[in-house]
Parts: sequence; structure tokens; C-alpha cells
Amino acid sequence: MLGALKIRVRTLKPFWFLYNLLHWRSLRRNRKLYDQAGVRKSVFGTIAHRDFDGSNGATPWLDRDGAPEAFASSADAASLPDGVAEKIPGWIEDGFMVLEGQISSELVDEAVADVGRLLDQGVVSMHFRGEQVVRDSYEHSDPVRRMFTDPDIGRTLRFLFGRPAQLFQTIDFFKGSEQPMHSDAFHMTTQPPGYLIGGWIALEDVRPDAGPVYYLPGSHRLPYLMSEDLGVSGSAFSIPLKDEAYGDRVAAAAKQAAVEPVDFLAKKGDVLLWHHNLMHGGRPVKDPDSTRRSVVAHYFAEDVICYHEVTERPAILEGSVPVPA
Ligand SMILES: O=C(O)CCC(=O)C(=O)O
Ligand SMILES: [Fe+2]
Repeated sequence: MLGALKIRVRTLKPFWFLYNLLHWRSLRRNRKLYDQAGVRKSVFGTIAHRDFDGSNGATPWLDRDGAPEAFASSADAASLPDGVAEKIPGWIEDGFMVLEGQISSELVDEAVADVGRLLDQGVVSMHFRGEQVVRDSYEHSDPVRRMFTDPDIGRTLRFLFGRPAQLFQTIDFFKGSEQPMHSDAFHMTTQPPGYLIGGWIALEDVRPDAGPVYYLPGSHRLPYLMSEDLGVSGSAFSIPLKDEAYGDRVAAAAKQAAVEPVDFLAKKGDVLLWHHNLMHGGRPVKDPDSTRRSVVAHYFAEDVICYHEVTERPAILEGSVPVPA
């Protein structure tokens, strides 16, 4: 009963307008960006893909036609960390890359111990999101921040975006997430689209029965699915619930494109970077006693509008940190 009421309140636009007003400090950066995008709306109101003029702005350079040639003639490729330039054609084609053993075992151990300490001290707490997770440990944990602001990762992100990256929103998982198939573009949206990259770090070796992350190579090149593709509509006061319609559309798009999922059997310290529109999810946890310690971050590029297409809310970027490149 209380749960249903909570869901109902969370669909009400006036509730979020007040919430956004309380976060005016972090939302005021959007005024300039909305003006540049020709959006004549309050930065405290709802925002969704249909509010933009359809031009979609500047597509990330590696998503444009001719990206392989643009990459081949890029002088900046010399700035990439060792071994990464060879992975760029795979990024263009498949929408992900793995930086094997990028984070040292010592730093991973430090981060795991530090999140444990933060939980014990009540600085962070468990949230239920299908599974128990810790949100935004990077805001409190120096080792977690050090993993995600690794300069090799920063240089790679800067190259992929063509702009500096900001670290935002981390989620620590203790067990497999079993997350339904999705692309982050629907949950954590940017305008122009394509300026968000998922960064996932294995904090232990991942066993096949522990609910590995999976991804669908090449699915990032399918059209972005936005609210107007779902056939759901809200009202002047409420935002529609979209999860079910979205899940159906994603499954249909993957089936039509005949792209098959690939499990990521990561080793401790491996980093997986995925494209904003790459379909991915978490496999079922077959062994209920298994753990799958991992932590994921969402990086966005500087000077883009960040919002949540699913809830039509602007993203509150409080706490986000620049990633040195
Ligand atoms: O760790 C997982 O299983 C998936 C996490 C994910 O999809 C995300 O955070 O965007
Ligand atoms: Fe995701």
C-alpha cells in the first residue's frame, strides 16, 4: 500500500518540480545548455527527448559515418595509453572495450575494504534495487574514486568522447544485478545523445553462475529508444511508467537485429567500458550463495545536458568529479 503510494507520488510532476527547486544549485548549469539547444523550458520542470528539436546536436565523433577513417587519421591517437589504440576499431564496431587488469589487485582490495568500513560506520547504506547495492561510494571513498579517476581511463574516455569526462553515480554490487536488458541511454540520457559511457570494474573474478554482466555487441548502432517510441503517454501532471513497454521494445529490437548476448567473465581488476546505447544486463544468479563484487560508474562528457528519459527528470549532478586525462 505504502509502496504503491510512493510510486504514485514519484510520477507526479509537481513533486519533482519542488525536488528540482531544492537542487537549483546543480540545475542552474542547464540554463545555458537549454538555451543553446533551443529549449524554452524551466530547468526545474520535466525534460525529455521530445523537448529537443530532433536535430540531436553534435554526434560523438566515433559514432559518425566514416569513424574508422577519422580514427585512422587522428593525431590524438598517440595520446592514448599503451594498448588502447588497437581497441578503438572494436569500440566503433561493437560499442565496448575491456581494459584487462587495469586496476591493481591492491587498489581493488583497498576499495572493497573501504566500502565495508563505510557501511560499518553508517556513512553509506544498502539500497534495494533488485539486489542490495551501495550508491555513490565514490563520494566518500578515496580508493573507489582513485579507481574511477585512473588517468589511463581518463585519457581513453577523453578520446572516445572527444571531450573531458566527469565521473557520476557509482553503484556497488555484491551479487549479480540480474538487471533486465537495457541501454543506459534510456535511464541516464544525454543531449546530444551518446555522451555517456558506463565504466564497470570487477572487484573479484566473475563465475558463470554468479550472474555475469552481458552485452550485445554492435547494438549501440541501433536507433536510440526514447519515450515517443513506446506508445505510452502521461498527462499535464504525471509521468507515465515506462519500464514494461521499454523492456518489450528493447527485446523486440534485439531480436529483429539478431544480435546475441555475450557474457563478460571478468577477472578481478578488469574494466569494461560500454557505449551509451549498448544493450546490456545481468544474467540470472544460478548459485544463490555466489557473490559478484563489482562497481559501476557512469561518465558523461562536459557541456552536455544530462537527464533521465525514463522519468523525464533532469539529472542532479551534485558530487560529480572531473576525470584527469
Ligand atoms: O552490473 C550490472 O549487472 C549492470 C549494471 C548496469 O547496467 C548499469 O549500472 O548501468
Ligand atoms: Fe546499465
